[in-house]
Amino acid sequence: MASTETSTHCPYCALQCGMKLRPVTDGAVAEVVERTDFPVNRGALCGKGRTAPAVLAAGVRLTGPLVRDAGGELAPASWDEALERIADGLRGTRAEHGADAVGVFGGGGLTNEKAYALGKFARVVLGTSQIDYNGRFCMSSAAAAHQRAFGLDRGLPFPLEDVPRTGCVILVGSNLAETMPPALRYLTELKENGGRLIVIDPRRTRTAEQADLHLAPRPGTDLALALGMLHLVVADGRVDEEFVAARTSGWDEARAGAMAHWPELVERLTGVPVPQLREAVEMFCGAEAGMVLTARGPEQQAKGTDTVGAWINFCLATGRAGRPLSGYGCLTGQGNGQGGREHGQKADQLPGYRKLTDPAARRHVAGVWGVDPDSLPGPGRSAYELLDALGRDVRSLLVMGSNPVVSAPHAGHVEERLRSLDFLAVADVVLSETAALADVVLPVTQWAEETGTTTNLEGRVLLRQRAVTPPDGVRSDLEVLNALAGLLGHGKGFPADPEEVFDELRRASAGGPADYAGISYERIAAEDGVFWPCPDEEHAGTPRLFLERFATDDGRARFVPVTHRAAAEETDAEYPVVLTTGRVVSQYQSGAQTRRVAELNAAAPGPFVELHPRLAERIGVAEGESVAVTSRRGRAVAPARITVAIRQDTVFMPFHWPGEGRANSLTNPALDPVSRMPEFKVCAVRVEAAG
Ligand SMILES: Nc1nc2c(c(=O)[nH]1)N[C@H]1C(S)=C(S)[C@@H](COP(=O)(O)OP(=O)(O)OC[C@H]3O[C@@H](n4cnc5c(=O)[nH]c(N)nc54)[C@H](O)[C@@H]3O)O[C@H]1N2
Ligand SMILES: Nc1nc2c(c(=O)[nH]1)N[C@H]1C(S)=C(S)[C@@H](COP(=O)(O)OP(=O)(O)OC[C@H]3O[C@@H](n4cnc5c(=O)[nH]c(N)nc54)[C@H](O)[C@@H]3O)O[C@H]1N2
Ligand code: SF4
Ligand SMILES: [Mo]
Repeated sequence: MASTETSTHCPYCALQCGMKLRPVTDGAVAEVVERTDFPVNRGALCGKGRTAPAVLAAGVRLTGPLVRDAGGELAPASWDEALERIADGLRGTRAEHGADAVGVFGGGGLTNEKAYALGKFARVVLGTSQIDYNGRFCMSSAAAAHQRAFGLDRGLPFPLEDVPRTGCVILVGSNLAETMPPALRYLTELKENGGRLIVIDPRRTRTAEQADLHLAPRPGTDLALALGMLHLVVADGRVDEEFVAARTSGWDEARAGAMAHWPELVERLTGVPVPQLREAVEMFCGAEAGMVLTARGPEQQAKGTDTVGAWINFCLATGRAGRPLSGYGCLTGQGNGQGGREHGQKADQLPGYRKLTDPAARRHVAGVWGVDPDSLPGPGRSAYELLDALGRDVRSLLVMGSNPVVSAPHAGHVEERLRSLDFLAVADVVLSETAALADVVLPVTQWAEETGTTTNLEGRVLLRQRAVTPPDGVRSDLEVLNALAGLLGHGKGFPADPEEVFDELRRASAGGPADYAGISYERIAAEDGVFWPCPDEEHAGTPRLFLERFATDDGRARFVPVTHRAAAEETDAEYPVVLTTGRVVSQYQSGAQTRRVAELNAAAPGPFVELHPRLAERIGVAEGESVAVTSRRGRAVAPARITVAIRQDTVFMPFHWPGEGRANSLTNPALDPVSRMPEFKVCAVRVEAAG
């Protein structure tokens, strides 16, 4: 192995920080070296990125297939045996119960190539409509709202470098300081440039501490808050009438919706005092340009799509969209959260962000795939609905890139559904809690061990390059799909070489909303990423969207009329406290990867319940003592972390751990009617000393 440094990007979040890897031989597999010339993070990395190679070390990651034996234990097996077991399992289910009884569950951490191949595998080889992925739990509400308003969904319509140059940023339900630490720099620079920062979060997070103004609404009330602010914009005569007339449609209906939300009513619903609402509006409208950025706080609600819609309405009414240094954006989450939703692992989508229900889209993609358009199944169930159908309508499942035993809402129920399957196969790097339930576990390569593209939160398509040699006994997801397709009668169409897959993806996406046709591995490497849409090789890519027109038929952004509604589950005498959930800086998602890194566990050793001193006193717990949190769906126990940084009526739990402290034992799988996003951010609970 040559001891040269290879440029790549972090395996974890959507920032996709640039880094270099230098192979080493003393136990670890590689050393992370700073890479200061990549613009997004300019060398900065968080602890997760710096320690990422530890997950690939022997003894941590899987190094050979496992098959459940006659005694019910997972035992080492050969690749041939493992793959044949999977082919038999999936074939058997299809023969007995039909193609739609076979399900596929993907992940937003998968490269574009894998996401594309997985979607094609489901539709062409398995012939099933039942494919969805964990991104449904992530940005689906923002994606739906983007589509409705702008006719196109890309997380940020501008590069992050624009953020410090705007006048005011409203950050809604994003704890960037913990979830994308190197990006905090953009907010610091904003303030250094004289810009203002408003943070909306029920907790005074490390991010909120940076704000000029922090609004702390009751979880689940963001829609009312946004409408209340729009009300004030109208009442104070701050509507940008010229922009509204020239660039939008539907204002009258949206305006009426906002006018029904009086500041006093909004204060009652959200707990945010009217003077703070006014201050926020004045701060935002007083600046020459402004951005509203949302993350999971307002999005992971059963009304997330309307909530994001309300913030888009706010941007449109104030003329803060479709102009330089202004706009609405969603901070996507997973490493390939953006690309993962563009290339066909979502239940209703075909590559290039095409709709599975659109006959022209079906014809185009079927043409690239060499199949009859009529053979492509229609849209399937959304992620939670798919998990809920396991063991009933869906009898066999292939999981690639997710750990729903920890991360799905109402996880106790999901775990039970997974256990009731006729057959479960999981491809993973490590033995996740979900893999531990499988009949067959396939050990796959990841990140530094393979080449592939991801699309970061800015819509910048990036190239991760293989930097280390994977252990013998481990194969890539593309090799797995290639082999399974072969066993299931499709010897062609599933190349294992990532660049070959990418070139096919380019053709499949050509002419679609997320057009990658002009993007090649060579270009990405030379240009440090290319922004889609990029329809041909002469096209420079599109860092900034909507400056001339929005992607709707008439080029106008669409206001969407929305009104506030309560959370799916409100507090009552029995469950008087609101639970919200989220992340800590040193663990990632279900923790499958980061819980295997000593340095990260030292920093974030386990679950906790964050609560206000008043609430702690009322239930009689001191710092570090066990708190039992009970919802209508389950119970979790974790040590108290007492802080005035949280509202008195709310408790917060991070969701990174399985077992007794699993936050998702409690969460409510109520779904947003448009995006099918579950309500991770609000449910009703009872909290007691667990003594
Ligand atoms: N360290 C770390 N970083 C990560 C991840 C990780 O697991 N760990 N995951 C990555 C992924 S996939 C994602 S999606 C992103 C998520 O990134 P973020 O959205 O920043 O993360 P969360 O902690 O889920 O939620 C953000 C904030 O929303 C607040 N919140 C809770 N309820 C509400 C509400 O009703 N309204 C409002 N306005 N705010 C509310 C929480 O208090 C929390 O501070 O992070 C990415 N980066
Ligand atoms: N309560 C609560 N629950 C939540 C959230 C919340 O805020 N609150 N957030 C939700 C959000 S935004 C998200 S994104 C989900 C994420 O939740 P999960 O989908 O569980 O995410 P990960 O833990 O990243 O799981 C990825 C799995 O795939 C494996 N893996 C990594 N790379 C590869 C690869 O290349 N190939 C294969 N085959 N496997 C790979 C990892 O080892 C890991 O086991 O959680 C959701 N759940
Ligand atoms: S911020 Fe995200 S991409 Fe950057 S090093 Fe940390 S986890 Fe990796
Ligand atoms: Mo996410």
